[in-house]
Formats: sequence, structure tokens, C-alpha cells
Amino acid sequence: MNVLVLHGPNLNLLGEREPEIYGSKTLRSINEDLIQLARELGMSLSIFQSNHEGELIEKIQQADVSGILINAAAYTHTSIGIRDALLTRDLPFVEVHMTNVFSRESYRHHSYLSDVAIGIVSGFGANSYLLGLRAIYGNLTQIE
Ligand code: CA2
Repeated sequence: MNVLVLHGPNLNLLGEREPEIYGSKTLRSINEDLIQLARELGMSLSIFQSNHEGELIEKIQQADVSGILINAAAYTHTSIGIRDALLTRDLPFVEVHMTNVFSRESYRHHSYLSDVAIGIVSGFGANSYLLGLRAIYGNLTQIE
């Protein structure tokens, strides 16, 4: 069971800027936690971060995986391209956000991904990713 983990624009800065909003964990540390949980669950991960919409779309198109965990960051609110790429794959995916997007600016309340995701996890900091991975695992193993 291989899952693609995608991180969108600016998430490479985690732990370095705006810790009051996004916490002090680095992306590397979040990825290590994900890899450890995946190992415990018997899953393998392919992890990719990009600040470029087209690169994220190409990963979605090309990945040989059974599910996707995605924090599309700002592209969540703008990208029909990422939505379309996810739809062409017909794979279960979970949308993740570290912050509670509904308690923030109104332009973060709309997502181009939520209605086609199997679910969303928003507001639990770095733990949102781990909860999202457990949700994908549950979906892929039908134990929800
Ligand atoms: O809460 C989330 O995870 C978001 O996806 C983060 C995005 C934001 O546009 C979404 O509305 C919600 C922003 C990611 C920016 O990441 C940074 C990390 C460190 C310092 C500055 C930005």
C-alpha cells in the first residue's frame, strides 16, 4: 500500500517562518513522523513538496499509488488544475490543513478539493497530517 504525500507552496518554510500560525515543526520533521506512522501501519510513502502548481499536477498524474494525502496550501483555494488531476486518477485522497481554514480569512473557506476528497482534516497542526494518513489507511483497508 503506497500513498503519495503532497505538500504545496510555502510549506517548505514550516518551522522557519510564522510559527505562531503554523507551529515550530519543520517539514522534514513532519515527513519523518509520517514515515514512522506509515511503517507502523505497513504502508510506504512517496513524499513531494513543490511551490509550482504544474509540478504538483505532474506528480498526481504519474504516481503509482493507491491513495493521496494532500496539503495543497494556497492552491487549495485556487486550483482547478489540481482538482482535475486528482479526478483523472480516481484515487481516494484526503485534504489536509494544519490550520482551521474556517476560522481564518473568508477566501480560505472555499476549497476546489473538498467535495471530491474522501474527507478533510483541518486545524490540528502537524497532527492533521497523521490523522489524514490514518484516514487514508482506514479507507484503503475498509476498517473505518
Ligand atoms: O493550514 C494549512 O495547512 C494551509 O493549507 C496552509 C496554507 C494556506 O494557504 C491554506 O489556506 C491553509 C499556507 C501554507 C504556508 O506555509 C507557510 C509555512 C511557514 C511559513 C509561512 C507559510
